Amino acid sequence: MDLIIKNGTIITASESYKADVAVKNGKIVMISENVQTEGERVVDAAGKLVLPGAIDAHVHLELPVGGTISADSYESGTRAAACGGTTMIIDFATQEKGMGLVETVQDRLRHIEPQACIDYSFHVAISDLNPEVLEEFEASVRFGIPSFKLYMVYKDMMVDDGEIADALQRSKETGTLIAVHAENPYLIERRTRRLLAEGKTGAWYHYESRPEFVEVDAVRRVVYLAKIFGAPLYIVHLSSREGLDEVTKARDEGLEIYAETCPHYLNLTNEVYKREDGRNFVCSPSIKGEDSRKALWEGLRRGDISTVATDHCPFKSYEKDWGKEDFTKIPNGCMGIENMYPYMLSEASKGSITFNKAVEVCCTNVARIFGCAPQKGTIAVGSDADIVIYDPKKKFVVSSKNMHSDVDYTIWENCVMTGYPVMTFSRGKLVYEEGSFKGNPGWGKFVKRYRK
Ligand code: DUC
Ligand code: ZN
Ligand code: ZN
Repeated sequence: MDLIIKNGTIITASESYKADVAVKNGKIVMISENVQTEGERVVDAAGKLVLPGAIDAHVHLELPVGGTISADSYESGTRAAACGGTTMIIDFATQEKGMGLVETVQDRLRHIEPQACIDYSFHVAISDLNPEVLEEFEASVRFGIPSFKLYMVYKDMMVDDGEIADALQRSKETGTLIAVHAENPYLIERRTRRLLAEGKTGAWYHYESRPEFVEVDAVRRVVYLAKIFGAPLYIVHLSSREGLDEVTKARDEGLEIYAETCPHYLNLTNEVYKREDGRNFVCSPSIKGEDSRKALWEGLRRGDISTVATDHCPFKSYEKDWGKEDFTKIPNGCMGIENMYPYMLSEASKGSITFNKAVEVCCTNVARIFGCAPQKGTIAVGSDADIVIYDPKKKFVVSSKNMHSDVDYTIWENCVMTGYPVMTFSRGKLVYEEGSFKGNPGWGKFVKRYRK
């Protein structure tokens, strides 16, 4: 065997049990109470948890936006991910107008291939939903990309309700999944114009420009369209109680609607925008009030929120400073790629959710919904050996100094984690150990995904 992990407690979405894990050629080949064979590397995981690596299904690495580019490259982003126990990312390949879907992914593959420290895939973010693109859904499926993102906001990217309807209908025909950024752009635009005219330019007004109802209206509309066309739907970065209520109602009716939320919506409230460094928290959707924060936790526990992902899209301090005098000039996006799994597991250590639930929403559901289960997202014989050894007793205080991304600050500064990953394996290869990155760029592979 290449690797044997002994004496640990294995956690899956449905079970917790003591067993040894044996790994050969990147795959889990044996799980048993006492693995007796020899191993090239033997890890004693007594007192530790043995978890699947997380899959972060929402990241924006090297994303060109607003005259700049998000601060983590494919190398630094995947390095940071590995150090936080994430072993696969699904990034966004943004379609330029006139470009095909597969061509868009192929272009991003050329960028990521030499850099990736962990495995990866893409959703295509569609900006030009013409008939050829709708036709191309099938070719994209054959290429291993069965999920597409539509933005209801952002001038150069946004689609209208007619286009959303077409995409949902086509996704139903092709077994693909439409993911939607749900906010109402017209409400945002008018509110923003009025706020600026009144001289209200601080970071707090970012929240005021896109409060709860801006999301709720869009969620309601897109859920209704999904219902009309009988298509599955994935709502990215859900941030509000009322938005969640819409999802819950639809799920109660039996619709295949999935909601994702992000760690910053679970951990923070809109009070952060009143801070001196409020601009660092500017992302869209905005971070909402305490009532929404609590509701999102309830939604996770109930199962109406299916996944947690980061929307990792950081910008450096000097870029965030562009909006010191005008919140509309702050590049939108926060970091979290190294913090998501430790945070969710820390909340499990503290009893907010079970460890099984943390694995379900960070790993197993993600793999199932996006079509890479059971290769990814669980600890099982035949699955990739993407494994995290987790010490539930280790205390860890987050600081930009102990993070591994290329950003000069973190919105997670001083956050105390109860428990922390001590080792991450990507297909059996050690990529992180006790504070240090051990992997290398170019190791990560493209994971083809299939939803049917
Ligand atoms: N929201 C952000 O804050 N950043 C990137 C894209 C998005 O939708
Ligand atoms: Zn978004
Ligand atoms: Zn995003």
